[in-house]
Amino acid sequence: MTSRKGLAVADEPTDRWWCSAVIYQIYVRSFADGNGDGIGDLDGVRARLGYLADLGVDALWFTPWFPSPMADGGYDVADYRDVAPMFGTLADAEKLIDEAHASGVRIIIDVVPNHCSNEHPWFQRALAAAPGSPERELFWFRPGLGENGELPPNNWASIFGGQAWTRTTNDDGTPGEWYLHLFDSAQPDFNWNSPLVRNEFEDILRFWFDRGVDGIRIDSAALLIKDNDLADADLTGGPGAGHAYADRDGVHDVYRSWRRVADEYPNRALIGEIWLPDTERFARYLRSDELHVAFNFDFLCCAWDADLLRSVVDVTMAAHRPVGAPATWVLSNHDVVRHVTRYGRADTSFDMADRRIGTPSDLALGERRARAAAMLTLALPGGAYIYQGEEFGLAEVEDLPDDVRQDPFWSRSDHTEPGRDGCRVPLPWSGSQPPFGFSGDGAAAPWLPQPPSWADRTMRAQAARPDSMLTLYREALRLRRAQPELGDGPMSWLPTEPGVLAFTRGAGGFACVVNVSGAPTTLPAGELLLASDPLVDGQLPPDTAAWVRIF
Ligand code: TEU
Ligand code: CA
Repeated sequence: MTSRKGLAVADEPTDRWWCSAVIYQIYVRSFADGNGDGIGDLDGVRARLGYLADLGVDALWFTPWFPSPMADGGYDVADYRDVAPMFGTLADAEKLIDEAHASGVRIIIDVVPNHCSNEHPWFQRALAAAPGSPERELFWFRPGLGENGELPPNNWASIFGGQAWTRTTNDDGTPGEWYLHLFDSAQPDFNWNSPLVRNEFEDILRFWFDRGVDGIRIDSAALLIKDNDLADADLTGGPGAGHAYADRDGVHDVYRSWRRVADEYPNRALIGEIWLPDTERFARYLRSDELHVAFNFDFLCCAWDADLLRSVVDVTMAAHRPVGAPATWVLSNHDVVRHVTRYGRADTSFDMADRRIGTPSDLALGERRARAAAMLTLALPGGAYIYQGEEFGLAEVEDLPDDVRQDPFWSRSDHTEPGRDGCRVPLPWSGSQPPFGFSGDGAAAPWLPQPPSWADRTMRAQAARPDSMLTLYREALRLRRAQPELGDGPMSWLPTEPGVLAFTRGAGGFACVVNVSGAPTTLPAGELLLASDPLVDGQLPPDTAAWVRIF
């Protein structure tokens, strides 16, 4: 197996593949259905490994594939060492890992350390055990406040809405202690003060590294350590050293020990999901004895505005430089509004707290900007992420019927926040009507309905069109592998007209120009390698990007 740029991979100790990798995110449930039950699965992925290798990505990140009641799309894990029957078997996962490696593609899995499922055997045992028992010490059980314990132990709120505590019921039917859940009530938080919890997760990492997994995406990585006093939180304060549970200093010990586990194996990467406003504190997770990389959500949230984008790039590079970690660039994932929709709105930024589902969006404009943004993303220094379906130019599905919505954001907000289902609709592969090749003939309907308008968005339809989003991604990924300056390495800004981003890579032989202004702009002299839309009179039109080999 060889990686991009011909490095020998597998067990070569010096191959820091995560520094330049293009990582494709697979939301398993919605990628491809191999057995016709309307739910994506590992067989469906295995059947499309050829597509993914041809697309030109370096690694696949799988959202959680473990057994789960699916209260939060699998982020409620009942067994960290197996595969959900709806997705396949552990043997299927092992086959998939081997087959991907054989085609030169790495595998990243998603480990959820902050919480498990309420069906996890440890939580079931804790529920059955008495208050104060060692079983309950693995979680956060507390008596309630008020005369009869009828009030939650503190004022913490669930990130999905409502309170962060749920009251248990004793065997005799009387109300019992409360337990903490920063997300859904089906996701009890682990107590990371417990050495058993710490050992368990180190063992889970080894379990998957032993099976050849190349990287671990760490879910909600900044939330593990709680204020031991469980004092009321200042709900207006941001994350940081004094926050009740986000980004507390103690969390770094956990990742130092995870790094020691990863370093027992060659070429394994730890990837943090870390949403933090303070980039200096964010970079602490990337010190040389902690995580290798983390998602850059500032870039994802940034509006389509040249000055703001440039400032995010500068702040990102400045934050990563002192810790020697590579940056990453992300436009979409399974938690956010698809960026074609976002870029077509009047406000093109993304805010987790205000997703603005149903806001008017000019999708043609959004797609044009998404094309340019893809080229920007793939030209910046470091690694890049692609969320499944962005290479087809899919927009957010904003008109899902309410009765199919599954995201706990929807149920926990009293049906005021539609949630994240609209970016999780099963992919269209071929054909002119649902299920668009997501499942085979005679299959059950996809678990979320696909819009009939996706007929011209299928992989098959786009593969045949030179001007499609898929063709652009293929061409950009092919060029990224062929241009020696791309991936990790230096960049320098070029002087431009207002509203234009332009930078060179490496020693200056490669330039990326992104026109975010309303007027055409001139390209540097050289060979045009790729443009996200055609040039007009030799000029780069608005909302268009170009890659140029400079003479
Ligand atoms: O998302 C984490 C998440 O939602 C938080 O990072 C949150 O936005 C932030 O802490 C607010 O300050 C991950 C998964 O990506 C998501 O799909 C899961 O629902 C969630 O964790 C729970 O596991
Ligand atoms: Ca299936």
